[in-house]
Formats: sequence, structure tokens, C-alpha cells
Amino acid sequence: MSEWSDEEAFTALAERLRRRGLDVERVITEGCRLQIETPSWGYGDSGTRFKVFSWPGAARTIEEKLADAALVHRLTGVCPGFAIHIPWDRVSDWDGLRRRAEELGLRIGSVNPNLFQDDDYRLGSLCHPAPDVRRKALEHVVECVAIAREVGSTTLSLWLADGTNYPGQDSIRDRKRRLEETLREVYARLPEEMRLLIEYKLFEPAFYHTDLADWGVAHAVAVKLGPRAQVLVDVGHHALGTNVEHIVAFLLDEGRLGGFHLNGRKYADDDLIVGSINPFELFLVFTELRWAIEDPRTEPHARRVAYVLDQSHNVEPKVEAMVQSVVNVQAAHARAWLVDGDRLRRAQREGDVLEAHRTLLEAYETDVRPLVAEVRRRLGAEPDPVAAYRASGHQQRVARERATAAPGHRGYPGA
Ligand code: AFD
Ligand code: MN
Ligand code: MN
Repeated sequence: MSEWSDEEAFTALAERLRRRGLDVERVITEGCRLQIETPSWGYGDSGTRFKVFSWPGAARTIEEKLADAALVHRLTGVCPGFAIHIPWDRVSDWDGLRRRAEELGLRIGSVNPNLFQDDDYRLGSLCHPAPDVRRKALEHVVECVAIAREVGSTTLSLWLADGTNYPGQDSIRDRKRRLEETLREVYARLPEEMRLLIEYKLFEPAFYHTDLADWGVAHAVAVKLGPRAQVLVDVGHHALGTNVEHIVAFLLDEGRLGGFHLNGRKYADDDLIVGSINPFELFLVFTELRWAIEDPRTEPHARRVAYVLDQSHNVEPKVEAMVQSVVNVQAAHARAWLVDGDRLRRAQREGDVLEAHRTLLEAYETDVRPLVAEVRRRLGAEPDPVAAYRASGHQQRVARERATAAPGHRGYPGA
């Protein structure tokens, strides 16, 4: 038991925070309400475009991925969602997959089509110059809509690798119109209860231009499609220096923030553990979610935002990395709800710049570990899930039991 994870540590911290007039119970209630999806693709071997380093014990099948995801949920208490990627997670019995997930205390979260690993998609998928390739890509996405219905998912989460590598390679405007036309066909097939989340990425794998390159493009496309098309913000997909929390605030206020892919990023390749590189940005993102939740004009929309981890653990043990990611998210979330909102708004009204800034800093600099440990206790999970995982022997056991890599999907295209 760590010195911060026992109930005495929580009681002492809660007492200090209450003396500052902070609503500790609200922080805990919101922490218990937070729900995160872990990605099927984060449990299996994956890598960069240079190499897939196999990890001993990495999940090889959908069953093993579900088992690992269920363990992460048991340890942390806030990960009932399991995001799937098609065809990596294709099964013959989708209803059976839904039932198996439920048996493990999980539900299938977002369904992710794959429009980037077929030779036909060399020059794009929904934006491809050839109508038959666009048709093929469209049919795959429509199949994923049907799969989502069968597994009980209400979220189709679409990332396009489409783009070009050279000036002149294709007409940027023609590609825009092809994209709008094919996405209109997708949107027309969405059942009433389903949302289409449109993910953007500045570059990679395209090196000259990416058709869905930034939040503005994704937002414009979503607005043209209709109210159930929203933007998915992958926090690792921006130019260096981008103010991500500003994008989040704008999209929330427009009712167009569908969800997040959460990860960490220092330079370009994202997919590091969320909060490992820029925890202050993660905290600021969660403060924007909090203000939108506390605002009656935006609360219903803000409450539907999907939180999906989208990471590729190349050098670190898969399940421990996933648990650490969730711990980082819970800490940022708790800090955001610890901000003294009245004090902040007073300072803002008065133009007291440094008092306003200090109000945020004080919450950010609070050691919230005892408080999040209490959240996990109340959820019946492990107060210190990383320590519990490392003591469980799971990593050693699966390394023995899953000693050989399985055929089929081995993560992103690696060398
Ligand atoms: C890659 C892409 C994008 C996508 C993810 C899962 O950059 O983030 O959401 O794969 O398909 O990380
Ligand atoms: Mn992503
Ligand atoms: Mn990515």
C-alpha cells in the first residue's frame, strides 16, 4: 500500500481541501462518473513504421485483448469501454462478442473502420480519384455501421489517412468534394442512435497534405453532414504549439466535440502514454470539459464526449502502460474539478490575471493521488492500480502463457 493510497491520506487531504471551501464530494462524484474506453489495438503488438517490437505476453486474439481490458477496468474502475478496430478485431459472431464483453464487465465502445491498410488505398480511400476505390472504402465503412449495431455501439469513429505526398499529385478541392460526397452516403446510413466521429491529423502517413488535417476541416465537414457528425480530437495530432484546449473549448461550445483519442506526444509520432509528456495540457483540456458540464447550455453535449485511449506501446509493457494511462487521466480530471470556480470567475471579472492563473495552478499542483484512490475505492477498484498490477504477476503469467505470437493482426504496419 503506498503512503498516498490509504484512507487516512484521503481523510487528511479532504479536510485540507474542505477548509479551502472546495467541494470534495463533487470531485469524487465526477471521478466515479468518468468512463474511458481502452483500445483493442493497445493490447496487441504494435510499433512505428520502422519496427514492431514483440512484447512477451502481448494479447494476440480478441479474447486476450478483452481479458486484458477487463483487468484494466477491474484495477481502475473507469474503463468499461472497449474500442474495436475492423478488420483487426473481426469475429464471426458479433453478438457473441458483445455478450462476451458484457460477461467481462465491458461494453463495446467506438467502432473504428480501417481505410489505411489495403493496397487499393495507396492514393487514398474516400478521397481516392478512382470511383471504384471510393466505393470499396464506402462499403467497408457501411459494414462497420452494421457491426456497430450488432455489438451495441453508438459510435463510429473514422480516421482517414488520405492525403498526398507531392504538390500536383491530385486536386485538393476535388478530394474535398469526394470526401464530402462519400461521407454524406455514410451519414445517410447512420441509425438514429449512432454518431459519426471525424478524426483529423496534421500529417502521416501522407507527407504533403492530409485531407482531414485539422479541426477546422473536420468541423466544416461535420456541420455539412448533420448534428450526429462530430469532431474527434486526437490530442497527439496537432502542429507543435497548438492550443489544444482552445480547440476543445470551441468545439464544446458548438456542440461538435464527439470525443478524444488520448495519448502523449513530444514531436510528431503521437501514441505515448497520455499525460506523460504534457500533463498541464491534459489538465487544461479537462477544465474545459468541466466548464462545459457546469454550463446548462452545453452540459448535455459535454456529457456525451467519448474518452478513448489511442496509444501504441512500443517499449513498455502493454497492460501496465494502459493502467498508467488511466491513472494519468484520472489525476488530470480530478485536478480540473478541484479548481475553485468561484474564485477563478471573480478574478476573471476583476481582470486579476495572476490571481486567475494562480487559481488554476493551485488545483494543478495539488497531489490528488489520495483523492483518486478514494474514487477507485468507492468503485470497488484498486486504490493504487499500478502497484496492484505489478504485484499481481499478470505480466509474468501472460508472458509464459502467450509465449508465441499469434497469426493475424500484429498492430500497425511495422517493418
Ligand atoms: C493511428 C492514427 C489515428 C487513429 C489510430 C487508430 O494516427 O490516431 O485513430 O491509428 O486507427 O494512431
Ligand atoms: Mn487517433
Ligand atoms: Mn494517431
